[in-house]
Amino acid sequence: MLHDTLNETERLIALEDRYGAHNYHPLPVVLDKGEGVFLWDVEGKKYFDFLSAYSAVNQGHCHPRIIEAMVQQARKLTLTSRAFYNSMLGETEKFICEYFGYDKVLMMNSGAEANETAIKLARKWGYQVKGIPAEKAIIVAVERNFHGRTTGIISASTDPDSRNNFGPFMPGYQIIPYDDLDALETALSNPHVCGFWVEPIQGEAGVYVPGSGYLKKAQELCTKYNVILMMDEIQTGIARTGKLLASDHEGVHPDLLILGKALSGGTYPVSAVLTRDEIMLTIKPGEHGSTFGGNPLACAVAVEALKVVKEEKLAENAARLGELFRKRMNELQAKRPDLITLVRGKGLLNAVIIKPTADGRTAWDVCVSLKENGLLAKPTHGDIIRFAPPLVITEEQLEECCRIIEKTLLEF
Ligand code: IF1
Repeated sequence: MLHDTLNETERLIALEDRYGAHNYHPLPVVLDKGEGVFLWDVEGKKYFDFLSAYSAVNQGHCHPRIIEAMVQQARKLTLTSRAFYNSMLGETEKFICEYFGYDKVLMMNSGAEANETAIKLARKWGYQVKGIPAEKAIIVAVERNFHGRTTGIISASTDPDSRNNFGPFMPGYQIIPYDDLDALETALSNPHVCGFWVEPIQGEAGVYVPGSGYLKKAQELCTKYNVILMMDEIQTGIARTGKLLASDHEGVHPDLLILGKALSGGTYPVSAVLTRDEIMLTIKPGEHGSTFGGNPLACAVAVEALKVVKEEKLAENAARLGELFRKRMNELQAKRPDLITLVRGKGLLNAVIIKPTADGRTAWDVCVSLKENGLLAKPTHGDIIRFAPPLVITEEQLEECCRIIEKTLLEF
């Protein structure tokens, strides 16, 4: 039988299927080029990116200033290891600490590594400063958390897909409901607790925004019980929710701040933990590190990526256009209550909850239709579509994207 010649999309998908791990189920599109809010696939078709690599590309794809900073540094010095000092790290650490208002920063690479670093800092502080008995430190985490994929992190997960058959798990966690201050106070009253580890908005869980005042009260309870508030802003930070940090909506300055993703504008893996001296200095030379952590190339992109956020007023843009987006989506929900349960989010981190249709079509099928109509988004947990464009999106581009989403859902 004559084999049809595969087009480029099919050919490249087949290669990933044959030679790559099957740890993802991507939408059937093969992307080749990105610029600002746009992506092009290998067939040359243009799309609006409404996922932003899970909020790693807040500054837009291939932002010229960040790419230029990367190229310049890449031609000069990329990596020395921390066995020696280098000309980029001190300046970058100062810049990042002053930018977010902390004494010190520890730079890592992936978000998971930053969260693992946060766990180690909280425990070390718990033993050496709070006086928790050896091996007894507890970190309180919340249901439906997502902090990464390492075994230390999934030991706190409540998601079967993240945990099944990856045990045995790391001890030392207590899981409580999210957005429940009574449960939190009860948990923190245990003198063995060293940290409360939480996302200000739960991204992966489906953009769960806690009740107003939750973060503020959580910080107060952590202070009352001498517990470190470990805020994971890897997805919600760097202007995504309409403020520099989601914590800023409640005027909360977390004891320990965890960043990643858009810290580099999506050009390079850069993550960081920021905290005060009393906590950071519990880790002594030789007790923690990473080959690539804080390398000169990471420093160059992180500084430029953060400058772009402020100079292009991305938080303000996210706040204003997020209001517009939710208004349009709520109007759409009113027209199609049979299909859309609700809309929720903050800034340009939003989610639409889709009801499966009578003939069994789901959020996945909506995303396939959106792709056909030129907009890329991805469902999570079956019925939730997260909408998170790069924060450089203009009002007219957002209006056009709302039209695409409305057309797709009204025809669905
Ligand atoms: C995947 C999810 C999002 C994160 C928060 C830490 C990390 C993440 C709040 C770890 C990473 C990514 C990971 C990626 C898909 C994406 C994701 F669906 F997995 F959960 F965004 F919601 N804290 N989230 O959101 O950072 O180690 O990945 O750099 O694993 O499929 P990382």
